[in-house]
Parts: sequence; C-alpha cells; structure tokens
Amino acid sequence: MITLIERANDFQQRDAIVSDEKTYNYNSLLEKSEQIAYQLLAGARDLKEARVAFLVQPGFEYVAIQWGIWRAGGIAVPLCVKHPFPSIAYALEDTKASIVIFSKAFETLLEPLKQWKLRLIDIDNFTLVSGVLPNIDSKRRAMILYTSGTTGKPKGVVSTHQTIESQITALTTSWEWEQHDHILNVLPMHHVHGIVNVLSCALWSGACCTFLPQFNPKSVFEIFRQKRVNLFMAVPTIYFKLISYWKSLSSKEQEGITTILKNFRLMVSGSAALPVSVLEEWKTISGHTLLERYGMTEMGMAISNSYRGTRKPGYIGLPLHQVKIRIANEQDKVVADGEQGEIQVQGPNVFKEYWGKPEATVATFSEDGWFKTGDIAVFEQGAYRILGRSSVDIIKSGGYKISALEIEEVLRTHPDIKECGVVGIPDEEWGEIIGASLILHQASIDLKALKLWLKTRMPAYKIPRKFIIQGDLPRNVMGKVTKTTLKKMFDS
Ligand code: MLC
Ligand code: AMP
Repeated sequence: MITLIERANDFQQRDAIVSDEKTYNYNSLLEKSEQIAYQLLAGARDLKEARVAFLVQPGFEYVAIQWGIWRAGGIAVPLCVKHPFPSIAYALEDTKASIVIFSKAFETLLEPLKQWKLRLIDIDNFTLVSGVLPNIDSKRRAMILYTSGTTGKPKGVVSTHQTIESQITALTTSWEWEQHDHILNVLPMHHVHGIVNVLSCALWSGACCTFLPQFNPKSVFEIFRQKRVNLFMAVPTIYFKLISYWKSLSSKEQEGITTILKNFRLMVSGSAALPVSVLEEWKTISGHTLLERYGMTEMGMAISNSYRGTRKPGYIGLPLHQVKIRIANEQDKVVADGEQGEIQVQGPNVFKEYWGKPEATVATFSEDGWFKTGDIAVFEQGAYRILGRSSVDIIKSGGYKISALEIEEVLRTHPDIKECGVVGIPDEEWGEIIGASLILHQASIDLKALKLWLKTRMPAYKIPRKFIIQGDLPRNVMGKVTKTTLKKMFDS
C-alpha cells in the first residue's frame, strides 16, 4: 500500500496543488493519477518496477505522473528540466527506462528518442482507459534520483515506498506539518529537497503546495503578497538572492514583505551550509531564524535544528525521529564527542541501493552497516556542526552536488584541452563556484566558445565560472593533481 496516496482519500475536497494559476484538489490528483496508471499499464496487471522516466514542468501534471507511475507499480525517474540531451540520455540508458512521459515543451529536446526502443507518452495526448490497479508492497522500489559522487558519472539512488514514507514522517512530525499549511515550491523536482521535504510532506499532511516552475525573487515575493503561503523551504543561495532583491525594493515595499513574512509558520534552509551572515540578514528581514537541517539524496533528512527549541546558527541540530547518527574515524570507529569525523547514518530513511551498482552500494556502507555520508562533522555543545567533506572532488553550488571529476572528464574531450583540474571555490552567493585550470595544446582558448560547447553537454550549474589558463597543475609524487593546492591558486 502506498500510504501517501491512500491518505489523499481523507482530504478529497481540500486544495492539493496550485500551478499554472489553477487550483487542484486531492480528488483531481487521485483521478488523474489513476488515469495515468491505467494508461501506463496498457492492459498489464503491474509494471513490476519498470522504470518510467518523466520530463514535465513542476506542477499538477508532475505530481499526477509521479503518483500514476507508483500506482501502476513502476519506478519513477524524474528528469531535470534544465538538462541538455546527453544528461537525459545518460539517465535513460542507466535506468534502462522503458517508458518516457513528456509534455509539449520538451518534444523537440526528446526528438532523438524516437529512434530508441522505448514507449514515448505525450501527457497532452492521453486517451481515457480503465482497468485494475495492482497492490503495491511498501518494500518495493519507488524512485531513482541521480546524484554525483567521487567517481565518474552520477549514480541512481533507489528509494522504496517505505524509505520515502519514513523520510516524510520524520519531517511532518518534527516540524508539525498540518492540513492548513500552504507551502511554495520553487525547487527543482529531481531532488529530495523539492520532492520529499516540500511536495510530499505537504501532500502527506493534506496541505497545499503552490509551484513556481522557475525560481525568481520577484515572483516569489508576488506569491508571498497573496498571503496564502505560510511555509517556505530553500537552499542558502535562494535566501541570498531573496535578500538582494528585498534590498533593491523601496522601504514601503520592504516593510510590506516583512509584515507578511512575520506571519509565516516556518522557514527552512538546507542542502548546503547556511552562512551565518545570510541567517542573520534573513532574520532582520523576516523575523525568522531559519531552521537549518542536514540531508542527502541517499537518506532524505537526517539531522535538524529544533522546531520549537533554540536554533543554533552554524549548527545542524540533532538526529530526526528514528535516525541514528554516529561520528566515526577512517576505520569506522566512533570518535569521542568534540572530535571530528565522518557522519554515518542508520535508519529506515536510508536508501536501498545505487541502481545497477552493487559494488558502489557495498562501498558506501561500513562493515557494520552504517551509511557513510562523506561529510565531516563534530558533536559539541549538544548539537552537530558540519566542518566540510572528506573529498575535495565534491562541489556544492547553489545546493546542487557536482563531481569535479565528471566535469574534468568532459573538459578532456575538448580538442584544445590537454589536461585540466576542477575545484570548488568558496563563494558567498553560490556556496561554491566551479574553477577549472586548463593546460592547452595551443597558447589560448576562446572561453565564450568553450562555455557554449559545455552548455550542450551539461546543465548551467556545472559549467566552470573561473579559469586559470596554462597555469601550473600542481601534482603529488604519484602524478595526481593536488586539489587543495589548486584551490589556493584560485584564491590568490
Ligand atoms: C546558475 N548560474 C550559476 C549557477 N547556476 N552561476 C554560478 N554557479 C551556479 N551554480 C547562472 C547561470 O549560468 C545564469 O547565468 C544565471 O545563473 C541564471 O541561471 P538559472 O539556471 O536560471 O539559475 P537559477 O534558476 O537562478 O538558479 C539558482 C537556483 C538553483 C539557486 C534557484 O541553483 C536551484 O534551484 N538550486 C537548488 C538545487 C537543489 O534543490 N538542491 C537540493 C539537492 S538535494 P547567465 O549569465 O547565463 O544569466 C540535497 C539534499 C538536501 O542537497 O539536504 O536537501
Ligand atoms: P545531495 O547529494 O545533492 O543530496 O547533497 C547532499 C549533501 O549536501 C550532503 O552530503 C552535504 O554535503 C550537503 N548538505 C545538505 N544539508 C547541509 C547543511 N545543512 N549544511 C551543510 N551541508 C549540507
């Protein structure tokens, strides 16, 4: 049984989704997702965990498709609306998706798929069919989300219905979600932050979720001015951009926004470290001390500041309900409080496997079964504090996790580039921006042309912003580029 969907029967006439200036209640979500499920089944009894990828703008259709796939027994693979075709093709090949659902806006992008052996479904060309839906065991696989790692290409993180349910309930109980809540969702819908924390927690609670398909500060404040939304969750970069925009307003407009924000029930930040400066400025503007929490695609949210108690700036708080945390050394042995080590996690929130990568799955768990996050933290003064990551090859920019190695791999395929090194450079707005040091076959390179070339191969957030051309690539005795030295070269 998929409890998230079953619960919708209790809220049938309540508003569930606002998108494209229309409001949809839970009943329309149940009806539309049922139709989609029949359409996907096409007479079969059960999709039996077939991978169904979908590429539609965030909104009512997105949710109906996600639920439709689940109700038909499939595994949902949400694709990123900003990815160029090679990134989409990678997810389809890796998951071996047999069905792709898309909306008109993506028809041209997906044109090459007409040559592939898969079923393409245009969401706007649905015919009504009926049938019988399968019973879904909650232990079955539900979703695959792609995340970058320290090795090669992104990996597909598999969650079951049970995993997702536990990730949802940890948050709905801790943050006291209720049916009169209304949240604004500005986040991309191929990551846990937007999917689980915002959308699924709202729907679990009988609350309402308004979608803004493309973030921009002006539209966010326009929606806030309508005074229907009382919850907001975002990455630090979004708060940074909202603060900059607020500062550009007249004092009368600023006061208006401030009055509205003070009536919000909850505002959360996560997916990257929240700079204390952003926390403080946002507090002045909104009256809210942002609730910072810590999570990961592989486990949903694991550690959170308190909803009712004190929120400590610079700290991520304590483990959520049913989540076990330990800080361990390189031998996976627990360290004393006050000592730094890796955050390791156990609990029903932890993912099942990396899709098709059993060795990578084994490698990410300790021998005694703890999920190794790669994040370094310390437990002090009664709370956890993140210090950094164990790998310099993982970059967080705008809340997106990016692999330096993946970008290097692409750069090396450029005909003018002989060798390269990619690092994250600290940045107030983005958390980190990407820096690339290039050794060329010739004296110079047209960076504008290089960026355009990269744009056809990767999304904008992965494109390097700073370059060192023909600089020294510092190497260790083994000949490997030393990233810490390279980082310093960008700093100077
Ligand atoms: C975009 N731009 C960047 C950039 N991304 N510049 C530097 N660094 C980056 N990372 C540039 C573009 O090239 C463009 O420039 C301009 O910014 C606008 O591009 P855009 O694509 O329209 O950006 P925008 O929509 O404004 O994106 C900003 C953002 C987005 C913050 C809204 O990055 C975002 O949605 N981040 C959230 C990611 C997320 O949800 N992560 C959660 C993962 S789950 P130009 O010059 O071309 O105009 C997870 C677990 C957990 O982490 O704990 O939650
Ligand atoms: P992702 O793989 O995209 O799910 O990103 C997960 C990573 O985001 C974690 O491993 C952390 O490095 C980072 N992260 C999430 N929340 C926080 C936070 N509050 N502070 C610092 N880093 C965070």
